[in-house]
Amino acid sequence: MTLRIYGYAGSINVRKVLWTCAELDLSFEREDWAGPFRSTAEPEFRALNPVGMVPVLDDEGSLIWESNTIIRYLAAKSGRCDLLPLAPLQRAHVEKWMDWQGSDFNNSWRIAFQGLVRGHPDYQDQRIIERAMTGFSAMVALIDGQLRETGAYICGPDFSLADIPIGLSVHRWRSMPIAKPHLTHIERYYERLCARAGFQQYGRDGGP
Ligand SMILES: N[C@@H](CCC(=O)N[C@@H](CS)C(=O)NCC(=O)O)C(=O)O
Repeated sequence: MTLRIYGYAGSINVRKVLWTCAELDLSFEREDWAGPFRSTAEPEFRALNPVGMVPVLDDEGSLIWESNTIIRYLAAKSGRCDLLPLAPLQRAHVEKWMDWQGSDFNNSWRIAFQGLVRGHPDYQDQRIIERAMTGFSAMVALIDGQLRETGAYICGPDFSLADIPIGLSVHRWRSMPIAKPHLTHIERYYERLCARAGFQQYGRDGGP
């Protein structure tokens, strides 16, 4: 049975799942929810995810929410230990970047993104936006340092599942309409990601 994904394609968290499906060669159907589409406050959606967030995955009637949990599930189910290692230590190295992205890194841009990109009226204080961008850029600089060490991807020479959330966040940072430092290793990383079909299709601000 085809996987069903609930959530609009412009959402960075939905795009994690779409890009992962492309990496794993999984077909899916998708329904638009949240953002400019149907509200996740609707009882129909709350029955899928009580916390009211997209994405939600329906795999043959089993419902899974939380984007990083969904992509871990899909990689594990597909037996892709090249993306999500079985060995506990190697796996922890992949998961630590995913967890950090989902918690600290993801939250660092929220105010700046809402203010500068979404034009949200509650986030128009320029000093607060600039402070948020400084925090966001500091975290991207930290990733630049990690990429200098690994020479290629966030966990080492090979692409891993962690590059999906981290890569999407790097794309978000690059596309923020505000002055940013030039970070050499980030730029090389971005070029590597752009060579991947899944990133071309879903990584850069949505897709079908
Ligand atoms: N921790 C959640 C965060 C999901 C999240 O923030 N989703 C946003 C879209 S990116 C959402 O559903 N917002 C509710 C809305 O737009 O109504 C995850 O990683 O799945």
